[in-house]
Amino acid sequence: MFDGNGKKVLVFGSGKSGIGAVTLLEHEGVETILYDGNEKLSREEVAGRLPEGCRTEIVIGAFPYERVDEIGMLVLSPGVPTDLPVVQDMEKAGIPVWGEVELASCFGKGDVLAITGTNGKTTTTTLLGEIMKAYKPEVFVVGNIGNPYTLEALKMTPASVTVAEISSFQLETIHRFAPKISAILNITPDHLNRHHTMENYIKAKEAITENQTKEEFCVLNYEDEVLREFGEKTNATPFFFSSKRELETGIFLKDGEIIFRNPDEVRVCKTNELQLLGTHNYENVMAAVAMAALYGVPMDTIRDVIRRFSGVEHRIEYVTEKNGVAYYNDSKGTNPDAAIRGITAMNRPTVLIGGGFDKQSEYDEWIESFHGKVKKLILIGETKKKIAETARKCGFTAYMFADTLEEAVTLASREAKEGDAVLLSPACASWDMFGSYEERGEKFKELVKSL
Ligand code: UMA
Repeated sequence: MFDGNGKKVLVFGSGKSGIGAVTLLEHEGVETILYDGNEKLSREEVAGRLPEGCRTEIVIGAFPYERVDEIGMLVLSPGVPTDLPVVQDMEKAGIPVWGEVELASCFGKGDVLAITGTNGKTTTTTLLGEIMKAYKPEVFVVGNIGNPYTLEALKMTPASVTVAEISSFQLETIHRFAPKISAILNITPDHLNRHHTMENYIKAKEAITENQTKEEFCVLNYEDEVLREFGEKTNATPFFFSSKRELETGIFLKDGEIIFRNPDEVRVCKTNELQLLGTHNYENVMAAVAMAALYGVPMDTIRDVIRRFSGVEHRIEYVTEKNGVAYYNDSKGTNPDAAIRGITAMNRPTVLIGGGFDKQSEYDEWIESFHGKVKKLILIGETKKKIAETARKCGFTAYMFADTLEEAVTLASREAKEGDAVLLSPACASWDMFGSYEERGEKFKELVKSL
């Protein structure tokens, strides 16, 4: 349980997570120090993020080592590395180090369904949140998704269900956090600058089941070798999903249909009934369906929601159909890898809009993934010439340039014929023309709707 030893809690980091932690602790009458190492921040700026009347003491710049005696606990924001010398010094001084998830789950009530993995977390969390909302009146969707767990914890009751997206950073600072059902979607190299080795990164992800028991489930990807092996080791009961093979017990894709088998077989739906596209998305759907079904949600309720679910904004998001042409917004496709998923997900001849801010990426693999599916590439932004050069090198010459996104959308609507798709999936960041990928995606949708 939470025990500040009657001392102050130092909340490390004044971003979303830190503000959430201070808000929760203040509400519980705990004295806090809100610390941020970024010297460029001003107190006023940080104070402006806090709720009115908040009494926390704001410290910016050098860590207040001289006040260690006053500190009973450290609450780390996810972006603060646990191997930072000052964090290690605090640990050596016997001060417990918690993170957002540990703190929030200590005050929160009800059941927790938690999702981690390298890719697909946000989609799966959002979808599971929608399914649970169709089943239960009190559902909270929290965590890495951008809604700090700490800000919702005090609203929870024993009847609540919390669907939490949990990052590897957040899992490094859990101690007793115990979801009723967990899921690890996949593990591929990511955040190695923070975790240093793949082994550490895997260990962080696998910690999601650390406090689970055999009566509880962990949903795992059978096609991920690390996770298949982890099924043998986890404290929880593994429940696998597979996009490639039939499983004796589990959820899997067979002849374009999702089948849940535990041990009775239930036909969930055909993939062509879903608005989400692509094998990676079918995997996300299977994980969410498995978690919901294991929790006890009736399959009819689940089926209803997954058929209606059109995905997360800006990720292969279906916009509309105009003159028989389907428009998709994948503005979140901000690197070639992510954009390859966008193309792979298309099941029609596609006019693709790409290009943007130059992050010094290589575009060969992206162009090679066109595989005859992309009939025209319309290039915008800083990278347009570089991409055109790569395209020529790869033998793809069906490209054209546009100066603005508006011009690109107009050109795309002319190039696309009935039965085609138009996809904005730039493979580049947006910062040369827009403030964020969200802004670029919003603009695209607005332009498409006004065609
Ligand atoms: N800071 C320090 N010292 C450090 C590092 C950071 O003082 O050594 C301070 C910074 O100056 C800054 C603050 O900490 O003021 C930022 O904290 P943060 O990076 O933890 O960011 P938050 O705004 O608190 O958001 C965090 C998550 N961010 C990260 O994990 C990097 C958000 O995930 C999450 O939505 C939010 O808490 C609520 O839970 C974002 C993310 O990028 C979306 N996640 C990564 C991912 O998805 O790949 C893991």
